[in-house]
Amino acid sequence: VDDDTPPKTLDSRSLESLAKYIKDGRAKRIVVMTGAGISTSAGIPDFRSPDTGLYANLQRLNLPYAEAVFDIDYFRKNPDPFYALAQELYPGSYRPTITHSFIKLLHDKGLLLKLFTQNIDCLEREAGVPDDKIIEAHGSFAKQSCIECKYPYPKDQMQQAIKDKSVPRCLNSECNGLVKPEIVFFGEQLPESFFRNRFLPEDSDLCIVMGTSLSVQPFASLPQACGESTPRLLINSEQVGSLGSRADDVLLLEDCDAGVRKLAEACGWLEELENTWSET
Ligand code: CNA
Repeated sequence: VDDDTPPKTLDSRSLESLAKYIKDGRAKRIVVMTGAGISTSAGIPDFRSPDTGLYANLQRLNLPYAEAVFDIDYFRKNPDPFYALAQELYPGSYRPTITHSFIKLLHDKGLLLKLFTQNIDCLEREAGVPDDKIIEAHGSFAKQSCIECKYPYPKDQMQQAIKDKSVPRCLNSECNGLVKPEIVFFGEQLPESFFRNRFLPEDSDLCIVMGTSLSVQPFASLPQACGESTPRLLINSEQVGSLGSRADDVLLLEDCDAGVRKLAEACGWLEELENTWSET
């Protein structure tokens, strides 16, 4: 649409109208979709930002192409680069951002239908969003298992392996397959919970997309599942996917933390948000 097409649901395509929609109690089933950009201010690099992203900084791992570090066929042949990187990405040393706390605040207010995240850093949980509200579409470091027979592997041994940058092997002695955290690699199936919930956005009355380039399918198609007249808000440094193509899309093309602060302020929630964050 061009910018003159009148919105169907909002008064106008602006943050103020969106905040009014929320304050009027019309957004009670909010679906949030996130990616690595909501964790960069916590100190975790994303994949695709030029200069600072992981893909721009992988020369030291001698990969044939950047994505190979998360490719299951490559991992089978050479798991070392992944284990070198896993040490940096492993949860435990990062604090959730105010953007994570904003999602927690939506939950506290009873407005969060579901959070779909591509992140594997577990910061949503650390911010206090309950497990049953989170779909970790690309898995997480929370569990680990053998890539061949799926035999589970103990967490403490995985932590040690990651610390030592050593590659753990299946504890089922007949197998001896490679073990990896249950994060979804290219070439692997997404968790069943993703497929079970992928049409949930149809039932939402507001969609908020933050910190993702929307370049990985099938996650990238989630915003399209929202109803045509459901407002969709994008908070991201750049325009992504089809966000902006519908009359009720609102774009905040800026830093996530700055964007959620503006939205919270427009809703009259800024102080509450800052308090929620400082308690994390
Ligand atoms: P991506 O492709 O790297 O895209 C990140 C997007 O966020 C880009 O559009 C950036 O412009 C934008 N961005 C970065 N920083 C900010 C910021 N501070 N404010 C606003 N926008 C910002 O990452 P995606 O998540 O889209 O790609 C999917 C991959 C990345 C998933 O499979 C993840 O598992 C994987 N990943 C996750 C993490 C993590 O868990 N924190 C880190 C790195 C990669």
